Amino acid sequence: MKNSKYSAMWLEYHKVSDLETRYSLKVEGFSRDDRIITSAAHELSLGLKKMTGIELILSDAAEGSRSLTIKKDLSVRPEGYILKGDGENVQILASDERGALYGAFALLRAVACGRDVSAIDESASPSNPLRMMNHWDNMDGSIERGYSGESFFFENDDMIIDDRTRAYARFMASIAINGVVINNVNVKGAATYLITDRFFAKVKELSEIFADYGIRLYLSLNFAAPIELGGLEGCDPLDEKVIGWWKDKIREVYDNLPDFGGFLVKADSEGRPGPFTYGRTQADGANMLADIIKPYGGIIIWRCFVYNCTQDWRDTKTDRARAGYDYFKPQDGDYHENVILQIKNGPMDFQIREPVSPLLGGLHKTNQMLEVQVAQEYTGHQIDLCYLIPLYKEVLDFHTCSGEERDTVADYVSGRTMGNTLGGMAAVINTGNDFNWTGDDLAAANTYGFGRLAYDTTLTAEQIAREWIAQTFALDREHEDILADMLLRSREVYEKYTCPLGIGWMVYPNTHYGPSVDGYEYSRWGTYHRADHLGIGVDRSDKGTGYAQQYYPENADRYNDPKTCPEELLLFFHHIPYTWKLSTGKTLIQHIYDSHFEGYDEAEDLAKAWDSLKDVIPQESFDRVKERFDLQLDNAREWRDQVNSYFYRKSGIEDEKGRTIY
Ligand code: GCW
Repeated sequence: MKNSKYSAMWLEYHKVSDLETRYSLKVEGFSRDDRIITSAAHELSLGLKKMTGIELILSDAAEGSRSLTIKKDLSVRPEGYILKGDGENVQILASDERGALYGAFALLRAVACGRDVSAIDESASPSNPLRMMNHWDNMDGSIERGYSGESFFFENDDMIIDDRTRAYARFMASIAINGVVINNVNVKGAATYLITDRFFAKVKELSEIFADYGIRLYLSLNFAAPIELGGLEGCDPLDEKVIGWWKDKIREVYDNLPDFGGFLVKADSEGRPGPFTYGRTQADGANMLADIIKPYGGIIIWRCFVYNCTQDWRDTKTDRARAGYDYFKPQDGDYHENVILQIKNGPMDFQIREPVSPLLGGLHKTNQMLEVQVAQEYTGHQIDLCYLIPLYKEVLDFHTCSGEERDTVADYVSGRTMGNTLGGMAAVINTGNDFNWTGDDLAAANTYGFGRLAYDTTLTAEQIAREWIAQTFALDREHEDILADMLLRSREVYEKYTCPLGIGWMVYPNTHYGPSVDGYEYSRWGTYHRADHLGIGVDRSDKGTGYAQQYYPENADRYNDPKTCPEELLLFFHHIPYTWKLSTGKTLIQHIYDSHFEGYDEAEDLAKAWDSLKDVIPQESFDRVKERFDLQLDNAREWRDQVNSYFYRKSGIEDEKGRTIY
């Protein structure tokens, strides 16, 4: 059986005390039989029993005993909760069922983190209305950019629904995810048929399990479905026949899936069909579907990952980084109210460091959602340790300088700036059917962290890391410090031995793991470093491609000048001579050498730190991660030596420290 065994990740519920007391679980104002309240009650019983020995009696009757009450309180914000203890009795207050469920998980988290909850006083409500996971799972069971085994939703062009499905939903609810797209945005073959009779019954069954945990199911959609399913000649969004076909189709979808959330669409992107074929705009395509789905309460999430992937590398005028803004900005304000544009965090593609996409907040009349990648495509394949929450935090905290009082990316995507109600965050998830779900046990910190951050964007990367460690491994303070420090350093370490200063790419084509400095240099993908014997980097200033000018003036000016451009992004925006002096006084070439040597050494430190946890981490988990550190060191060594040798050979400049370069 594919899905038979799996770990409990952060819902292990390690024992923290042994109280053997009884509490009565009361439900006030909610229906006890409600599916989400039932899940909350079940989780509380399970978690409290395992962690504290407390027995929950699921009845109001148990007079005399202490109580835990899930209580409706309409003053609590939607999907929010208040936890209150008076020293004896504890209450979870919420205005809706999701809030009650999140409150239950928050209480369990507090217990797991070693807090005394009898006098708890805590409240929270979501920063973002939509908090979604995007699976890039294919119906043959493979996962695009998956590093954790196969899909647990699909195999052999069919759907899988088993224990693991419910376990997954629990994990997602515990981090307050409220929407899941189950299939890859590249919708091909059988996946096109997810919106037909062939799969309705199973999709419904799956969505019912999700609904028990307050999660809505969404599907990625094939824009060419009218051709592939309907036999029409085209899929022009303004063609009446096409519109009629979608009307019938979407009615059929909602007849079968009344609680369906809506569609995620990748159109005109990397070979996928879309409105451009018919001379229409992205807005024409999105609005057509949005208008049809609106009466059912559905939404259209339209991705902005649109660029020319058949570029001639000789062409230095075309700049892939510009594409999103160039295509989507002109229609700002034209997108209908149930359309959300989903925008990757950077203008290129989930590199270890990129500037924030100028579309985020650059659009100011359009619902928008931030897309990040938890799956470690360019960030180490869940082999190399790379805790990504600091990266997401940087993006959320970025000031767009739009002139609005609330001008950060977090402000825009949450709806705070524009006062809109549709927006939020989506992550390309890193799960698969491996025993530990995420390939690397430590990569679950990213899965967990994304959900927590999307719910509360004010949490710090460190808080999230510590919560995750406490729930997953229940370490003492000294060992928790070691692991937290490893996580928090890991992104910079990875950046140092791969491609620092914002240059990106240099990666092995197709797989995107390991170094290949020229791997994408002479390709059609618009991903160039433009290194020659004098310098390296892409001139995106007003003298180059003009990309820097897509930002609001304050940022545009800062990026435009290499002297004010943040150094970690220098090569993203400028072509810089190897002899250029950085703020540290080092030359650019010396920085490249030093960074790669340091990156490797620091990767070794991470591996050693992991070794020091041997006695406190469960053996199997320890071994799995250790194996990965061995591979990470091989990888870091290749990166170090290939990148340094490449630039030594290009520049002819010696390393000041005389280290071995090949
Ligand atoms: O860069 C690319 C990835 C593709 C992915 C695409 C996207 C799902 O390499 O695998 O396709 O991004 O985001 O659509």
